[in-house]
Amino acid sequence: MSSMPQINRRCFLAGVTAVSAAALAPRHALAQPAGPFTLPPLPYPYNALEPSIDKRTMELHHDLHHGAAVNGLNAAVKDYPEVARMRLEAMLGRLGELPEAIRTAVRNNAGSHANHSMFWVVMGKGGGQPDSGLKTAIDRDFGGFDKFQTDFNAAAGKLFGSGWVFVTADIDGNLKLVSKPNQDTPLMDGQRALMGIDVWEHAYYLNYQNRRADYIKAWWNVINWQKVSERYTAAKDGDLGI
Ligand code: MN3
Repeated sequence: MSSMPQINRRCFLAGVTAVSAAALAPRHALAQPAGPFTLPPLPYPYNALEPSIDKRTMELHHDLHHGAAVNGLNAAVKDYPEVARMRLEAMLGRLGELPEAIRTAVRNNAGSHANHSMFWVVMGKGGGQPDSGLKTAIDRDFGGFDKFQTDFNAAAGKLFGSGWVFVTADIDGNLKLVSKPNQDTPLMDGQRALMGIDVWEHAYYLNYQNRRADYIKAWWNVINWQKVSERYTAAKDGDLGI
């Protein structure tokens, strides 16, 4: 996406609500612009993650599941312009201040939109390795990469029902494992998700059926560490939106 629409939107917002637009204006491309919300295109072909994640699962997951969340979010905020104007991470971080009539719909749909937008970009072909800054943080906060993987896989394996397991990164660069049910997100706690895995059955059932552990194991093959490292830098700079 070109940066022009965002700049135009920012100028427009600045004219309407100078203070809040300035306070919430994204400084980084990873920040999420305010609504109306759109389904971000998958940053690679649907079959790019095969054999770890099959093409049909990606088509359904991105176009239908994530697409439905975007539509649901826009429908929920349609009659609430003050909410529709908020950036996604602000909306989720201030759920308790939103009108009660739309709070649950925003929680589920904005949460899903944020989680899936993150999910697509931390995956990709090629894998690679975390850069030295992120590698050092993983060693420090998890006791090494192997222990990190073991703990992450255990959390993702034992999450009951539907949900996500995230690695959060704070502004000091500290990493943590965080599990959330449904479409909840660390953004609701004012935290930032560096990376995370979707363990809803729709994320793996076509190919893996009930073998969630096999899906989790395969997922490590398609992590885009360059992108995760970029997100880590952004998190430390306070520039990571969703
Ligand atoms: Mn999903």
